[in-house]
Amino acid sequence: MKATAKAHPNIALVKYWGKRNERLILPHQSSLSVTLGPLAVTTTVEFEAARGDDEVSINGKVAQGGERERVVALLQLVRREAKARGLGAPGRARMTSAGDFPAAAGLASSAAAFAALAVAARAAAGLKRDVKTESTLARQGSGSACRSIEGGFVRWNKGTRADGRDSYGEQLFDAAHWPELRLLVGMVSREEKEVKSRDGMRGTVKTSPYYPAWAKDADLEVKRIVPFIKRRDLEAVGEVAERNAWRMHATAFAANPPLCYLKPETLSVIQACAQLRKQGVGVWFTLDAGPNPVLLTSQRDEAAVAKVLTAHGASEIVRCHPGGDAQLIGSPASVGR
Ligand code: 2P0
Repeated sequence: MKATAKAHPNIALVKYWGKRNERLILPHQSSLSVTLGPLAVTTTVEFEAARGDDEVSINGKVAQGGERERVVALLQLVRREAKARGLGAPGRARMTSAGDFPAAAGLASSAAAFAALAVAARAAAGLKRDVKTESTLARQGSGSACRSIEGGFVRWNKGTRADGRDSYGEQLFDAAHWPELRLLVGMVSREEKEVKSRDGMRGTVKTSPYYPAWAKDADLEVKRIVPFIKRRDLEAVGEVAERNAWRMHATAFAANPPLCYLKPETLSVIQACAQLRKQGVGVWFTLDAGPNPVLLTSQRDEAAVAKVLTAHGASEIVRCHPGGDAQLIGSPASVGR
């Protein structure tokens, strides 16, 4: 009744921003991301037979409050599934989780964490691997986590059902499809953001007059970017990623109160990107709900891009490439699709 799983974070090229159902974490629009290796979160879950309070430890600290409750809620969903499948409901759980990348990078560590938790908890309960069920489960911990069950390029299909069963991540191309793609996170700020993504997107849905246009456009951009990824066209992918990031942030700027995640250094890097392109370097930016830009480039131009990031105030650069599936550690890496 014990299992360990490892999952990578992901960066969206077409972003998720806004829920139609807060409890089930169902989005207004589809989104598409690339899973980020080599960064990973590793999570162990052990179920005991006895009932009692779950023990939750994250990065060496006992989790409290909302952080703990989100984990406990997911463990409860696993118990319910195990019971429904006649495996008997497992008792209290001991869960430990640790990430190997700086939380301040602004990469959603919660995506990797809930993906690893979904895989480890189901396995510890004796359930067979099933990526669709794992993705649906991970989504209920943190929306973007549904895109970290599988590696490579993953589309989160928004779905239309009220129960969320058709809202999960689906791999379109695996990590081996585009191994020379590079994603460099430039850490221009380590400050904790004032408005968490969850609250920021809620405020945007409620108050931004641009929200309906955002959601409609993002769905179209998901469709547009797929053939560009298929033919590994960095310029076409980069252009969609940049304009989608601008549109997500524009929608957030227009909220009441306005929401701005950018810092002066963020704009400085974005402008440097445009300059680099004029010099023949293939580089485009994307930006999550935080100030640290993520630059899309190729293995060939990686060194030139890193140099410019440092020159524009990045205190650290986190270098990533397309990563693989979430995996159970210490057991055959068979993934049910
Ligand atoms: C994304 N972000 O598509 C977007 C872009 C941030 C900006 O998904 O409330 O941590 O747990 O579903 O998944 C961050 O939001 O939010 C996010 P919840 P989550 O990657």
